[in-house]
Amino acid sequence: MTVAGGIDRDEAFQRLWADPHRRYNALTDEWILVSAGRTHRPWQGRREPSGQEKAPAYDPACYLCPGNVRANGDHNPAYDATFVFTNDFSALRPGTSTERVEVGLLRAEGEEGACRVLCFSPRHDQTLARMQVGEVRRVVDVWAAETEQLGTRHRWVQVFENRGQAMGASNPHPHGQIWAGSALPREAVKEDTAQRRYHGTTGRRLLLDYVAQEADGPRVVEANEDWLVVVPFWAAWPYETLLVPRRPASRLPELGSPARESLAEILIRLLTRYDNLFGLSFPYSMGWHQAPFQQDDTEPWQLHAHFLPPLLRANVRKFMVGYELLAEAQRDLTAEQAADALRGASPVQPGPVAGG
Ligand code: H2U
Ligand code: ZN
Repeated sequence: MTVAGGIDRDEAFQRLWADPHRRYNALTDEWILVSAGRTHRPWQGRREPSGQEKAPAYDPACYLCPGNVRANGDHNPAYDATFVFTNDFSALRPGTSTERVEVGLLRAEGEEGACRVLCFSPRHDQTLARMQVGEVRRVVDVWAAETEQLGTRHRWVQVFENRGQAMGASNPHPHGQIWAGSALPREAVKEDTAQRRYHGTTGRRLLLDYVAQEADGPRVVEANEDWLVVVPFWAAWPYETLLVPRRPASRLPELGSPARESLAEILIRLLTRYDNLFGLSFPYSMGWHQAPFQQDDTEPWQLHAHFLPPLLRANVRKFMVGYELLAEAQRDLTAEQAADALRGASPVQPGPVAGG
């Protein structure tokens, strides 16, 4: 295996970096195009709102705040930490038939599942980045508990958060979602295949080898004893990051108490760096990938989280459009440049918590 940082000192790779080149995503078996130096091209297109409007600690019109009425008429309890409920507009529902039909090239199957919404905090004006370690730790515990519970009945448990209007979040109240379903979705299939293939030939976990190769390298953004955050070598979104436990763990419920605590710490630091990068509440989609359930061999799988923020500059988002939709993903700054910028942004909140 290549030594840590090896590729970055390799002369052939250094020549590649300055010009358009493609990088291989070992986790999904896909290639992406890197065209460094295009970030300064003139932009007269859409500008994203800064998302800096100050929210109140409690919003009587919010369907996620404690005590308020939801769209289905239910009253939220007066919760004081986290709160989980079944999505009133669930995209997947328990008891759906999983029957398959196939006629010629046309194939379909029923998809059974469950969708939950998780409020991270009773405070309408909070974000994970601004919450206390103990509060985020409770979110981690809920992610793990929901995974465990939904995994008894569903094959794939997708924990995620859409943060900010730019990512389609319907409400600023800090919340995430959990969708669990009977099938392996597209991204899961790609990662399952790649990790199994790698484990089959090496006997090791792909992402643990990746962590060993990247630790101390130029793509590291954050690290502690249990976790590593890198802008992956193959990142597609401008400031995409990958968070991986440094020791074997296939799913969230396997994490012990110290790893959950240090996860809460590193999450806050990472998300704060994002906020401080452009001085705004950074929009993103994040989510966990963990070993599928109802399959015996979890050994090839290493738990990890993807952070996929859309912004390229403060008010300009990266559009994954023509070439990206029709050919392959393309990025305008190198993963190393993105990691450098994130390392340059403070991991500490600038001032007292708003409304606190
Ligand atoms: P997003 O902000 O990521 O869309 O998540 C909010 C979810 O909350 C969304 O999936 C659900 C929506 O269906 N929701 C309810 O379940 N009840 C409500 O009263 C409004 C929103
Ligand atoms: Zn609210």
